Amino acid sequence: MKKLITRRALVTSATLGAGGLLTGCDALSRNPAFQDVLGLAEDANFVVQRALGDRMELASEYSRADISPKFRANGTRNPDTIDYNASAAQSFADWQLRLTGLFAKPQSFSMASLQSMPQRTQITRLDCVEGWSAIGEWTGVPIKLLLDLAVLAEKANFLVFHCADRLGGRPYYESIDLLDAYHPQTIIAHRLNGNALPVENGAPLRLRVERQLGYKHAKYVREIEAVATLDNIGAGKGGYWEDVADYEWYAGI
Ligand SMILES: Nc1nc2c(c(=O)[nH]1)N[C@H]1C(S)=C(S)[C@@H](COP(=O)(O)O)O[C@H]1N2
Ligand SMILES: [Mo]
Repeated sequence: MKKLITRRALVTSATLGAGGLLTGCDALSRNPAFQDVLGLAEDANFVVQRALGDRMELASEYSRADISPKFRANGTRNPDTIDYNASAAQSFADWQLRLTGLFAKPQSFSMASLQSMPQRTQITRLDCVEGWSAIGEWTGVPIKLLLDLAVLAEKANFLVFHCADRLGGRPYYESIDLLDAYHPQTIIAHRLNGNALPVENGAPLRLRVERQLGYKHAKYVREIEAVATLDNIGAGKGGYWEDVADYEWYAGI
């Protein structure tokens, strides 16, 4: 978890994601009255930690009784490319999840290897900006395990999720910072409500990043790229909807 408290990671996430949070904290931590109150004259790091604390809180989890009878689909419902269809025809047995970019040991994971790793199951709600939500039970591998296996490099600040589908001619992609990457509920899911993920909900692998809105939950994930900056990905705003419609990069809920 050392990653979480590096200053660079905090600065990056605060600048890009949390709306100048760190700036606010720095100002506050230099305020003499505030220092007296907390008695931590020089420990600005503690203040930053407290302020970022709520980003590490867990999203609400629900009971089986709350599960939506039908989990609605949105955006791409089937990538429908030659490669995707060929893989779907064999129930995605040949699907590989590639970890690329800033890793000491970049590598690919087969579906079988992902399924043999420790899993997390969580019943959570997806909120779409279009004004609907749905509750489902997701099972998958915590992203943290994959980052540890591939040994995330010090220089990495973000993970980019590259998807198999295109919308309006552009590839769908999304990105998160390392706070969300290491969050215990951030998983690469392969099951929904106890069954293999349906095609319309992102088969065979989709991101669940529970503290954020629906469009961040990339479906049809085939590559996770670790990068220092998002500038050179897509149009540089960190995601498909961020690029085409100026959606917020940090879509916290
Ligand atoms: N690859 C990909 N991921 C995607 C989308 C998409 O079109 N393509 N749509 C997003 C949006 S806007 C939402 S609300 C959710 C919907 O997930 P669902 O189809 O499982 O309901 O997926 C998100 N992830
Ligand atoms: Mo959405």
